[in-house]
This record gives sequence, structure tokens and C-alpha cells, in this order.
Amino acid sequence: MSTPHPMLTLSDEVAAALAEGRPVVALESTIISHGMPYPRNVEMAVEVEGIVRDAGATPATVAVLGGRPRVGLTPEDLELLASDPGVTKVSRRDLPYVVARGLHGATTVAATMRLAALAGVRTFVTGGLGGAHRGAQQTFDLSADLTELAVTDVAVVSAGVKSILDIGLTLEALETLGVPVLVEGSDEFPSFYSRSSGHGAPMRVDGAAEVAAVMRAKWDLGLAGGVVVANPVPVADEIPAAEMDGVIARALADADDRGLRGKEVTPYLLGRIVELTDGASLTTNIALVRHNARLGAAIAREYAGC
Ligand code: PSU
Ligand code: MN
Repeated sequence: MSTPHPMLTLSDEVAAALAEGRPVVALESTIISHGMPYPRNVEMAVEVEGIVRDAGATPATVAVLGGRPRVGLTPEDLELLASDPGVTKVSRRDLPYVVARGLHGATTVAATMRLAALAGVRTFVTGGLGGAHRGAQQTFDLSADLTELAVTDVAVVSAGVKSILDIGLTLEALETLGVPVLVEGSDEFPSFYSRSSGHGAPMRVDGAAEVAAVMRAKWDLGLAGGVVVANPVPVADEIPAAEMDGVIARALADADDRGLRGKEVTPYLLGRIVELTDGASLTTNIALVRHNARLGAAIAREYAGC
């Protein structure tokens, strides 16, 4: 067991689990501060930690608080991330700045993967991954989540990628970067709100044990980098892709009208979609995160051999 990095602060619960080789599941915080409205965001964060615990793993929500990278948070920390507008969105490139300046930061998939890996956590649960934005051929708007997946040894459980992105281009980028893309229990890659996307599953798995076997095989072969585990939203909670198409087109047009660029694009689109669906998309978003938490805990247990 390697000691966690000296710049990290682990919660007692996470430190004990890691020291004893028990399963730990990392959770991101951009979804809390920039992905969902208050107070549903903090309710979701607390509930998801409970789901991970009930499933026999230790939750480790990741953020930077007062410049200190933290793995495992208190309910007060979650409340701060959910409600304080001064919390910045932190992807890989932002980490040094928020640490050096002693700021609060909510970590994206990319930054959460990096800090989870430094702590020795190999399984991470989120809602949706970042990817190649529509028009990325011109704008170069490729999420740092993609390049992080190429280099950091963490399996990321999500419900796929939203069609605010170019899903086909995202899958091509992941192929180029050498990232296995597993789909749990389906032959189609999911599009977050919907089980379908029009893109086949690059690799199908059935059950947590099969995911853990791929993680072990990848890293035993010395193949650095992450694994995408796409867990399609349950049928009862999905919104058909056709219903979301108009909403997404409108949200993209509104982002364009505002001339948004860079790190503002994704949070704006997420918030606009919740408004345009009168909260229906938020209900689905929360349902799929719960579902991902159950699968992630099972994967962490299989990977830890318990
Ligand atoms: N996609 C979602 N929900 C999210 C995000 C993306 O469906 O909450 C968040 C995640 O934190 C992800 C980040 O890592 O947005 C990607 O931002 P960007 O596109 O700026 O890299
Ligand atoms: Mn971007």
C-alpha cells in the first residue's frame, strides 16, 4: 500500500479504508457546484455518498478547499460547494492556480481523476463525462476529461455523454487516446438522458466483475490511463433522445448567442437544459447518478477483491 501524496488531505473514513485495502469510490464536485441547482445539488451529493456506503464501499468526494486538495468531505463541505458562488470550476489546468492561491474549487472529471489517483483510488462515479463539443473540429473545444482519461489510472462510471457534445467525435477521440469504452449490459453507447445514441457499444460488459477484470488486465499490462464505464440510465428514468434533441439545439443556440467560450460552455448548457425542461432533466440526472453509484460501489468491491 503506497502512502497518499503529502499535499492531499484525506478524511479519516477514506484514510482508514485505503489503509485497510477496503473499496473506495471517488465522486466529483463540479457536478455539485456547476452541474445542478441548489439545493437539489447538495441533497444529491449527500444521498449518493449514502448509496455508496450502503453498497459496502467508502465514498470520497473530491474538491479543493482553501487551496487544499481534499479526498473525502464533510456534510458542511458539501453544503459550501453547493451554495457558495465563489467556488471555481477546476479542471486539470486550474489545479495549480487554486492551490497556490488558497481558493475553493470544485473538481471536474479530469481533476477528480488526478486527485483520486494520487490518493490511490481507482474507481470514480459521476453523471456524465466531458468530451468533444459539437464543432470541435473548428473550435478545438475538447474537454480535458478526454486527455486525462489517456494518462490517469482510474475507471470512470458515467451514463455516457450528453448530446450537447458530438458523441461520435468523442468516441473517436477516446479510441485514439487508447481508452477502453465499456458499456454495461447494452450493445449501444448511451447518451446520458437516454439509453440510445445511435452509436454502438465499443465493448460490452455484463456486471461489475467483468469491469474489474478489464481494469486489472489493463493496468497489469502496463497500459496507463483510465477506463470509461458507460452505464445506461434505467428505462424507467430515461427521456427519449428525440425529446431532448430540440431542448439541446435550443441550449446550444443560446450559448452561441451569448458568445460563451472555454470553461463556461458546459456549466451554461447544463443549467439551460434544466430550465428548458422545467426540471425534468434534473430528475433524470439524479436518477442516473444514483444508478451509477450502485454500479461504482460494486466495481470498487470487485476490484478490491471483496
Ligand atoms: N457533463 C455532464 N454533467 C456534468 C459535467 C459534464 O453531463 O456535470 C461536468 C463534469 O464535471 C465534467 C465537466 O468533467 O462538466 C466537463 O467540463 P468541460 O467540458 O469544460 O471540460
Ligand atoms: Mn471545453
